[in-house]
Amino acid sequence: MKFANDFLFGAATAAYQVEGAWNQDGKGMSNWDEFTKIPGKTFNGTNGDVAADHYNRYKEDIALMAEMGLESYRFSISWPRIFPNGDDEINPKGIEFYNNLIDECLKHGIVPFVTLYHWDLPLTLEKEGGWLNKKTGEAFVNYAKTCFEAFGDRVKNFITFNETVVFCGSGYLAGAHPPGIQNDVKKYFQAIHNVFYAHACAVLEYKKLDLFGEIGLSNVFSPAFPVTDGHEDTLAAIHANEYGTHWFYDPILHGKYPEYVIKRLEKNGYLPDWTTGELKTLAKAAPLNDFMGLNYYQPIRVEKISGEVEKIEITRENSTGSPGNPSFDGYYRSVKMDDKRYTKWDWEISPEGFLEGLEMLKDRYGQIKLYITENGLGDEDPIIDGVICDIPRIKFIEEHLKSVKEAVKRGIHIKGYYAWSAIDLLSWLNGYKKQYGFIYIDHKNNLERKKKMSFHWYKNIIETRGKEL
Ligand code: BGP
Repeated sequence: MKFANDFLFGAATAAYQVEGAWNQDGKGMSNWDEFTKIPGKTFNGTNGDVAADHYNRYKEDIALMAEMGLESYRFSISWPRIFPNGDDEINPKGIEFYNNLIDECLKHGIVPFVTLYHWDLPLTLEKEGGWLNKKTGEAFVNYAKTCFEAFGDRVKNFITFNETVVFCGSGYLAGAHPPGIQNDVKKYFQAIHNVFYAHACAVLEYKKLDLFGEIGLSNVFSPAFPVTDGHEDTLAAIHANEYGTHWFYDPILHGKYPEYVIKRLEKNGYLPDWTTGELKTLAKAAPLNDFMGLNYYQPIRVEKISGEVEKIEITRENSTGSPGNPSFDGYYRSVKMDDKRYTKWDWEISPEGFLEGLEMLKDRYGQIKLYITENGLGDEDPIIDGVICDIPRIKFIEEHLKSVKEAVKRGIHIKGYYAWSAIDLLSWLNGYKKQYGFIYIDHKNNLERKKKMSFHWYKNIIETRGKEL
């Protein structure tokens, strides 16, 4: 079987991780520009000041993507490049850059797939309370509308937010992302709701403009599975899916939050402050959502915790996605299993979990249109005789694309696959050490670009529409 001609083979990046040019051409400071300069907050003090310098070298990068045969490029817009202070004056140079980037994609026949918020919040807004302040949501809608009006004639796919669970979880529970707050469950749920309300408002604004494009949101997709088929662990998986998946997908696709979680939040005093009007807006926007983006890296294996929860000190290291931590409410813990495969960063490699998870989504949400907006392997790629031998990445993507193929065969409505990442870039918590790209960036040699083995492999997959998988 081949993938259909309208299935998009793509790859993704995000502004802060790839652009650099942090203070060039009138860009304002973002929360990340500040956070990464605080000693001890990032891996070896790395930051995105220069990153891959994509801002200045986008033409070269897009040409390489075109050579790879990429059909679509998912990138994010840096909000503080468009609105340096978050909300008032527009920076024309910011608009110009994204116009150029979009036009360059189109020149090469690459479909631009645009994320509006991939975590770099204008610093002024962060200082005024960030996602806890409802004004940030209003500013977001204004920024989103500005982007729809400026780019919506050529961009036909907009993602409002990337991975709400990650930036809110890391920002308000683990303290590993800005604003660096730890263990504040109430704030965590409040921030999530404010984001989802902003998403719903942005969807309604987009639809008013009649731009004949599509809008959605990208969520992490980490289906939870019990470590044993015992009753307790099964309950743990149900609980983990309610909090980790349904809480994030239901408000977008069903227009309301799941009762299971609401009841518990009410009991513990964690229910967000929301108004009836906001909840109605979620319900109104849900049917207008055109697609859901899934970022899949790994499933989560869970076991129920009985008795006292062990207290673990939250550090940057133990919040980088490896198993072994209890859930914030002490109900379950994630487990590293002997019979599973793991990456160097202890992320489970499970194309089977991907497929099973997709079936779970279909059962709950029906035939929604899906894009796999991220999937890939973080690794340290060996260079042998000048060749960047990222064979484990090829294997990883091949296995996951096979799952996508099988899912499509079973009638799951997946319309595209975006590998993370198009080129090597900054890993939020692992600096430049953890590589994901098809294109290597030589940090010792003026950021020179080199094609990895996976570059050639992906090119062939695209050309043959996955027939050989
Ligand atoms: C996702 C983010 C990406 C990217 C990826 C890999 O959660 O959307 O921006 O960073 O994870 O993560 P990491 O770099 O931590 O390995």
